Amino acid sequence: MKQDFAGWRKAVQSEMEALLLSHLPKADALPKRLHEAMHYAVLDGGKRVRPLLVFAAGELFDAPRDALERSACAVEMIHAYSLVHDDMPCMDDDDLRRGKPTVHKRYDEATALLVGDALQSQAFEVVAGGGLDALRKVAMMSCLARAAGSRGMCGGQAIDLDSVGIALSREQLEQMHRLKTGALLEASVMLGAMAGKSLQDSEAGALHAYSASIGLAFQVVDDILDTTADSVTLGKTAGKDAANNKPTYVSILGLDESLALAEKLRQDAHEALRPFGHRALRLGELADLIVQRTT
Ligand code: GRG
Repeated sequence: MKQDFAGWRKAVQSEMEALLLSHLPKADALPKRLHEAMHYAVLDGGKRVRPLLVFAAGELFDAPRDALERSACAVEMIHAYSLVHDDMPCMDDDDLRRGKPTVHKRYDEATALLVGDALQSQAFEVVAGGGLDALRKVAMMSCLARAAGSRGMCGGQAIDLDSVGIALSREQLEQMHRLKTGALLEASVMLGAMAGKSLQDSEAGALHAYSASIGLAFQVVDDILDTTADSVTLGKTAGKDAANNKPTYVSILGLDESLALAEKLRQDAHEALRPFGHRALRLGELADLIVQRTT
């Protein structure tokens, strides 16, 4: 019998600790301060949504376990790097992340910069290893690189930094989030699937549609939680977007319409999975989690 969703999620989350540890340089290897700070940034924290997406998509295409584990670690390393850099004084300037002092607060700014850089490199080294054939690994690395770069996460962050105090339209806000948050969530789904097989156009199309819906839903919910939850629950500073005069779904649509939009996107995600039938159960459950989460 299939494990229930809560049990599966918990198992993946705890397994990720050991996997990330095994794919990071040892904390006591030289340069010790940098490696220790990399462990601080990556381990013991976070919902591990991106690894969960990798495993759920991989399950759909019977991907080999080692390739999924490597992909899951890689997307989480890129994600952790983005959080470390985002929290720095030159960007969002935050003191709290995952319920702990941010890396530049616990260490220093130069170390935080290097932690992000080194985690990004480490992510690609991890995908490059393992037993998949070389062509497939290059395709996966290319997918991850594009999602993380200027046409993905970094590009979205650049638009975000430029938009402080500016009245963005709903379309502009959506474009920013598709890049900033959506691109890495989509890469998580695609890496899991690509680890299993070369995708047919229809399969890739369905996964892109699913990813677009959950990517946007993730951000709409993030904006909702920023206004409705407290810092202790979130493990990061709540209410920052409004304080920084940043456009959000809640500021553009209001709370009720934002909640309705999140629910519509959840349903769209399920609709996109329809061609896969029951085999996509986990991806459907993850769409529910993304919309119904409280942190
Ligand atoms: C600095 C290149 C660069 C990019 C930063 C992702 C990002 C781009 C910044 C994070 C800022 C932020 C709060 C974005 C909103 C959505 C988001 C990515 C939230 C954090 O992700 P979760 O909720 O975090 O998955 P955990 O801690 O659970 O892993």
